[in-house]
Amino acid sequence: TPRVFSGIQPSGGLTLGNYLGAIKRFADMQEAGGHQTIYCMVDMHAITVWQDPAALTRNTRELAAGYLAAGIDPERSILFNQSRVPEHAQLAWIFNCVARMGWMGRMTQWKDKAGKNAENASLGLFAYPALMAADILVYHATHVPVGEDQKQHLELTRDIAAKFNHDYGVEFFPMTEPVIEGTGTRVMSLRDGTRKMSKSDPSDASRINLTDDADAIARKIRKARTDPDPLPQDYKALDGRPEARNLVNIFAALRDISTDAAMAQVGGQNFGEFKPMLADLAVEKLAPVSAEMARLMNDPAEIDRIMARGAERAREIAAPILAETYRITGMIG
Ligand code: AQP
Repeated sequence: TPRVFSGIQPSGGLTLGNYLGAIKRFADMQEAGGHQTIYCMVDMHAITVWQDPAALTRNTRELAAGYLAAGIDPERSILFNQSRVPEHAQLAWIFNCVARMGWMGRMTQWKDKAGKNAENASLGLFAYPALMAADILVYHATHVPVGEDQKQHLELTRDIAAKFNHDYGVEFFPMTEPVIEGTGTRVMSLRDGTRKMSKSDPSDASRINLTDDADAIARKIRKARTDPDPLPQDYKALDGRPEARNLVNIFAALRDISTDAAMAQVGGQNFGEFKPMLADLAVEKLAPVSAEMARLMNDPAEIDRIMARGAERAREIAAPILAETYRITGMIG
């Protein structure tokens, strides 16, 4: 059966981008059925940049609560914390030896995050995509729902799988398909429509956090950067208006409708009408999720129990695939 895998870093609070581009779609894929769904808190990816230990623990539990609150069912899906399934790190080492320095150096996320100070970036940040390939391939996952920003890393995952298969003369690792569908896969900053909404953006006004209350959500949307023109009738006419297009995309993703259907509803409106309506919609959709997250966070022991059980189930799949990888590479004992 097709197998779906994806992960999110517990590197801060969840944003509307993570919700629309990832978690909500993960829950939709679970509901669609027809495949096994495996979702993960990728704490080993998070520590590629400094994480305060207490904050990492809290963020990991909060992310687990976010998954659960958005509808991930730990019985129907496997939900766990990456570091507790050591097969990820073990396979990542082999992939470190398959991937090439040049491939890694071309990754835009590496270039963005290491910036001009690459000498001082961690080795883990450079190797990040090899660990990501291991996360996916240690389950022989066939489909990976992600946001647009992860497309390049998914291509690298295929390159690593292909090179491993070629070097060892096997057809072992599958060619994974990225699933980048819908209007929520590229949620942009509320302050700058050309930058993605990110949990690590220094400006809190640039993003909606899943933990924001109704007032904060409404204020951020009201203050979101826009241009003076009303919304056009036609989605294509939003070309060159990144901020306006972003708000329309958010509207469509929250409503679960196409961008054309969204334009039929909001085309011609000015922002004085559109923004308060969008704010109400965002509050209506996010408030139940954040309330449920808060409720779950009252019982951290229960969250830990769910994660531990998920790790056990994940290992049942990962261990034999790692064992076969060791056999193929000639590692004995
Ligand atoms: N703005 C976004 N729009 C759509 N999807 C997004 N994702 C992240 N931001 C957006 C998707 O969320 C998943 C998990 O991302 P992540 O937290 O593991 O890493 P990230 O992409 O690096 O997220 P951030 O928020 O930008 O965190 P920092 O600032 O710590 O790097 C992925 O599927 C991603 O595509």
